[in-house]
Amino acid sequence: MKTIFITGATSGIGKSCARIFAENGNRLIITGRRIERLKELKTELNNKYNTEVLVLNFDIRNNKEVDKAISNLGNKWNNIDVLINNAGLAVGLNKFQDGVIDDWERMIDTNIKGLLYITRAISPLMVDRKSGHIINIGSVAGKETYQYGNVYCATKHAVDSISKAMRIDMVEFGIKVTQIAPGAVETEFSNVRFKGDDAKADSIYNGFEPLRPEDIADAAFYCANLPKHVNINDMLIMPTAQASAGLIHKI
Ligand code: NDP
Ligand code: 8X3
Repeated sequence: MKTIFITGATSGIGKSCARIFAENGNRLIITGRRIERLKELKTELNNKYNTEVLVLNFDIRNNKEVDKAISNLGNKWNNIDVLINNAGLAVGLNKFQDGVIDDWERMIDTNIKGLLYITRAISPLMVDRKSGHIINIGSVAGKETYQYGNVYCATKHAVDSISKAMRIDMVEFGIKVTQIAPGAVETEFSNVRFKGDDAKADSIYNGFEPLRPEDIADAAFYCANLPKHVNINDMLIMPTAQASAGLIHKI
């Protein structure tokens, strides 16, 4: 049984990761801002799989909250085997010159700084034990830059680079670092990007079959369960209908 720490488990990819790791006998630390959703997920996983679940409710952008949550884990929970850095978001889809500074700051603070805060707090625990696996959810937006994606793409390029840096700096301690970079996955991602304009969000996924959050969770589960000497560095996963960041074949 492993201890899996998942950021952003209230929705989408993070929630699906929680389900597949629970179904397969692991114990979970699930985090996010929407506490009611975390409690509901804990109850679901307790009832279905008898999973031991610790709920941590904090905003990943607040380093003090992150540090407090992780330093209070205690011996029962601080042997984290797998950290899934999943929490993240896109806000807005504008030409660069029309960009909204507050949107930019939310993306940078969450996707880059939040991921750094969490990993800075957890990685020393892994290094001490000379064991651990960090799985960063990047994006095709971290491999290519698409029209109007500007700052979101920049944050995911940062995740791409930070993943490499983590791997280099922790290789001597046997820490695995994997980036999973998905194309379009139907989650609440576009509802957040379009600030609650659900019709616009739904239209993104019309006319083709997008990835499901379960597809990405399956990949994370696969990566986390390979033999000790095998690591997947990087995995770019696309819907079959999506050839590149900007090209989706719609019918
Ligand atoms: P969702 O919007 O469904 O889920 C995002 C999760 O991130 C939620 O659980 C949310 O929790 C959490 N989160 C966001 N901001 C914060 C914060 N400040 N503090 C703590 N948690 C936060 O989207 P996805 O599941 O699609 O997104 C998950 C990851 O996958 C993101 O990093 C995204 O960039 C990436 N991704 C998504 C793709 C897609 O097409 N959907 C494709 C490629 C990558 P809460 O709001 O409760 O805090
Ligand atoms: C989310 C996928 O293509 O909207 O990272 O950037 S995309």
